Amino acid sequence: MAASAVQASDPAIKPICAKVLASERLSRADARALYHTRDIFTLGELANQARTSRHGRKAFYNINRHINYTNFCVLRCKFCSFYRPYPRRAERAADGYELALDEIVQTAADACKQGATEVHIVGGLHPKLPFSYYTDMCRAIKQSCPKLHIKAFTAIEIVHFTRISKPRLSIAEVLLALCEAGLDSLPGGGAEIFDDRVHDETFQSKVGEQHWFDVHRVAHELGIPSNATMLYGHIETADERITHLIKLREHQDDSLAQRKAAFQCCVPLAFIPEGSALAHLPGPTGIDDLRTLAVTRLMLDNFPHIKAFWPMLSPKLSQVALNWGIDDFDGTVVYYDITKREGRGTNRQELSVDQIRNLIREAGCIPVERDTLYREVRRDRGAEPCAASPAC
Ligand code: V47
Repeated sequence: MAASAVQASDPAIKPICAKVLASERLSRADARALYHTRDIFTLGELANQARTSRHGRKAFYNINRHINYTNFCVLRCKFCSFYRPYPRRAERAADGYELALDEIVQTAADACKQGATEVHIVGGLHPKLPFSYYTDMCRAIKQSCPKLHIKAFTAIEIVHFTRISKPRLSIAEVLLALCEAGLDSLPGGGAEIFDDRVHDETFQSKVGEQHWFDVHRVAHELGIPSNATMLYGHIETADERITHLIKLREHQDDSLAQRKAAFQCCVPLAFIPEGSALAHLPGPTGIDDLRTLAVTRLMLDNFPHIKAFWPMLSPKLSQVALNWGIDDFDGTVVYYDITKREGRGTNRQELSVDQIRNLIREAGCIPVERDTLYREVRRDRGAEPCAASPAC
């Protein structure tokens, strides 16, 4: 779709409008100008043009189910309200939990029966569960629901598995073992902000950007698609966000040029302070959310999709964001434990397909059900995906 001229009122972003129109790559200085401009409508329109030139008015969603298998975690990330320390001997676990494998398989099977094409599985770094728990989990889900796509385990969990496997496995060996058991792709979590200062102040005990990129590099070499995230709105500066985006863009250039798979989407995650050690911070405002989503779309010119994760952004802002560079709404979700704002403190966070489609239509977009690999899923509404669909 042809882009049309945009009239900027801020002279600092006029040259950027011309670059976007000509599909030229934006620089760090351009990103700074976009981050600081007061002409937010022009920023939104530029991001909207970039999303429209790739996807027209289509907005993607999927029928999925998030499963968080444990909140026990050896890490103490300050932004996280999800983790619970593993109880010492004779201590009670309070509100810590770990799901048994048959509970997880049952949840996946229920999701499948209700039309889900994907399970998105992540959890804390559990100090006791063996590596076989994770391979058995994938194998049992695939056995019960062979067509369900398993998108599971952040790069941080993958590094944890290299350490708990006996004998110790490399990243490639862990990924191959998980794929052999049924893993299909990796989600983008755990990236946070690629910056040493932010790392040291907010998630020091977690492995840093080197490990995160190693996992995604190896995954892409092996042909495993993955996603990327950026957790924004806590202690990081605009410049640190821009550096994060540029690092993702460079990695994606390399993956597209020389690896078998690449990032499918970037998911900017809006920080939710409630219950975390950073609860005194306000979190991002609506304008900051929209600005960040728009800059993400404009800077990540080599990422096909930019996703609004509605449990963190809210369904309302995610809807508005469909005209600010976003083309993907994530999915029905159903249960989500890591943040609980939309569930008003509970993990029940669900949008029905009709709700998602209505939100998308009202934003002037065309709702398109996709599978995890962004292939369109065609089905008689309310029925199983049809045989013509690659998701079947
Ligand atoms: O890794 C933790 C972040 C991530 C908070 O790949 C928080 O399609 C906001 O990665 N406020 C998990 N964010 C979620 C995630 C994700 C979600 C949806 C889709 C995809 C995808 C990935 O959430 C964690 C961490 O970066 N997080 N605590 C918080 N208080």
